[in-house]
Amino acid sequence: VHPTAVRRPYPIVVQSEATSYSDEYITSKFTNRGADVVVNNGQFIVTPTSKPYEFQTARKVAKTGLMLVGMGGNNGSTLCATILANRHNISWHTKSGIQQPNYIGSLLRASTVRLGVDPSTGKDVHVPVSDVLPMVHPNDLVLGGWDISGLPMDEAMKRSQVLDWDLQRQVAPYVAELGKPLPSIYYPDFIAANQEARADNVIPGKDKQAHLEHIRADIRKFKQDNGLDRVVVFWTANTERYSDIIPGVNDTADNVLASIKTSHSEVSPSTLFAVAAILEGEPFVNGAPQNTFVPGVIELAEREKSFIGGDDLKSGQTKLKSVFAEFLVNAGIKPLSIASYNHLGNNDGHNLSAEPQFKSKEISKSSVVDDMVASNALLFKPPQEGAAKGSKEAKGEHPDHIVVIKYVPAVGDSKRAIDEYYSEIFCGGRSTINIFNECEDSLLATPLILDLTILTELLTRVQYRDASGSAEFAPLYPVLSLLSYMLKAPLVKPGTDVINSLNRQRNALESFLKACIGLEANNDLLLETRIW
Ligand code: NAI
Ligand code: DG6
Repeated sequence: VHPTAVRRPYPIVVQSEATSYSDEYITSKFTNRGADVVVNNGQFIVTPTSKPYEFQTARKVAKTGLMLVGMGGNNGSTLCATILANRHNISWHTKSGIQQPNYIGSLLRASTVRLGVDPSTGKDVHVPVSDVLPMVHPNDLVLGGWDISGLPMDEAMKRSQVLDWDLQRQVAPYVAELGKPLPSIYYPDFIAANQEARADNVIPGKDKQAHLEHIRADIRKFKQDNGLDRVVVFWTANTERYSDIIPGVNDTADNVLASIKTSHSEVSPSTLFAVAAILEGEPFVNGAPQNTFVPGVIELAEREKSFIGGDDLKSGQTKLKSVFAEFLVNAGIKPLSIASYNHLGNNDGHNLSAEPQFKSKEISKSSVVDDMVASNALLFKPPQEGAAKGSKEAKGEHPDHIVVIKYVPAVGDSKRAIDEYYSEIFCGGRSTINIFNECEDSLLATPLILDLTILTELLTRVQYRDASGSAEFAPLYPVLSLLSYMLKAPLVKPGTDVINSLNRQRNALESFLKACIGLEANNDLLLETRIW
C-alpha cells in the first residue's frame, strides 16, 4: 500500500503549557504577532503588536460526504475512480510496469511539515501535513453529486479518457456502483452553446426557487441516506460566464434570495448551488472561475455562518506563475511581460472556446501576479494619487500580462502550457525565460479537490477565541481564505488583501495548522546554527 493511502492514528503530542488535550478537543494558546507601520514624511514608525488567541479543534473527524456538481466531467469522474482505486487498493499495468494507486499531488497527503529538530541528531523532523490535526482520509469520503449529463459514472470515466485502460477496466465495477449523477440545473445562457448535447439530465422547469428547494432536498437526502455529519458541496462543473452585478438583484443577501424567488435571469446555476449549501449549513467550494460568490452570496454566508471557498483550482500554469513571478520580483528582477498560452482538447477546453466562458478563466488566470507587483515599489511605480482617473499613472505600473487558451481536440486531457517571462535585468539588460509544460489536467486537479474538501471539513471543526478577554469560542470567518494555496483567484474576507504567492499561501496554512496545536509559526531563522 502506498504511504499516502495509509490511515494513521493521530500521532502528535505537544508537551507545553500552551497545548491541552481532552477526548473532545485539542486546545492551544497562540500569540498573533505583527507590526503596525505608520509612514510619516518618509519615515516608517513601526510598533510591534501581539494579541493572544486560543484555538479549539474538535478531534472527532466528521463522517464527510463530497457532493460534486459536475460529477460526470473529467475532474469529477477521475476523482471518483481514483478514490475507489485507492480504497480497494487496485494496482494496474502500464507500459512501464505496475502502478499503485496513491495521492501524489495532494498537499495534505503527499507533502510534509517541519515540526522541529530531533535533539539527539540535530536533524529536522517532518510529518505528513495530514498528521498535524485529525483530518478525513480521502478513502473515507462518501461520493455523490449532480451532472446535467446523465451518463452513468463508469461510462463518464471512459468518456473522460484520463485514466489508463487497465485501471479503468478494474475500477469500473466500483465506479458503476455510484450510478448516474443526480439531475442538475441547466441554464443554457451560462455555459457554452457547445455543451447543449450533454444536457440530458436536467431538473425540469424554469422556476429558480423550485430549483433551489430541489438542490437543498438533494443535499439533505444524501446526508441522511449516508448517515453523514458533513457534506461539502463542490463546483467542478463547466465554467460559467460572469454574472452581472446588479444593484437590487444580487448585491445583498436579501436581494439574491428575492431574485431567486422571481427567477431573475442573472442568477446562475452555481450561485443557486452555493445558496442551497449555505442555507443547509454545509460548506460550498467553487473550483471554477466564475463569480458564483456575488456580493449577496458572501453576505448570506456571513449571515448564516456557513463556510464558502473559491475560486478556480490552481493546478499547473498558474501555480508555477505564483512561484515564478514572485521569484523574479523578490530577486529584484523586473518582469516586463508575461505571455501565457495553453491549449487542451478536453470538454473544459471545448467550453472555454466560447468567449464569455474564456473571459471568466482569463480573469482568474490574470490576477495572479498583482500582489507581487504591488509589493515592490522599487521596480513598479505604485498608483499615483491625484493622477487622471483610468490613466496608467492612476493604475500603477504592471507587467504586460496576456492569457490565451485554445481548444485542440487531438491532445485531449493532456494540456500544453507555454509561458514567456521577459524581464529587465542589471543596467538595461534583458532576460527571456520560456517554460513549456505538459500534463494530464485532471490528474493535477483531482488532488486539489481532495485537499480543498478535507481542509474545509477540518476548518468547520476549528473554533477560536480572543484570549485577552472572556470571549466564547466561535467559528472562523465564513470565507475560508486558508484554502488559497489550491485556488487561482482566492476569495478573501471583503476589504482584505488577496495573497497570490504560493509560498505565502503555504506558509499561512502551515502556520495556522501549527498554531492549532500550540506551535510557533514557521521560522527559518535557525539561530542555533548561526551563533557559537
Ligand atoms: P468537464 O467539462 O469535463 O466537466 C464538467 C462537467 O460539468 C460536465 O460533465 C458537464 O456535463 C457538467 N455540468 C455543466 N453544467 C452543469 C451544471 N449546471 N450542473 C451540473 N453539472 C454540470 O470539465 P473538467 O475538466 O472536469 O473541469 C471542471 C471545472 O473545473 C471547469 O470549470 C474547469 O474550468 C475547472 N478547472 C479545471 C482544472 C483542471 O486542471 N482540470 C483546473 C482549474 C479549474
Ligand atoms: C485551460 O486553461 C483550462 C483550464 O481549466 C485550466 O486547465 C485550469 O484552469 C488550470 O489552470 P492552471 O493555470 O492552474 O494550469
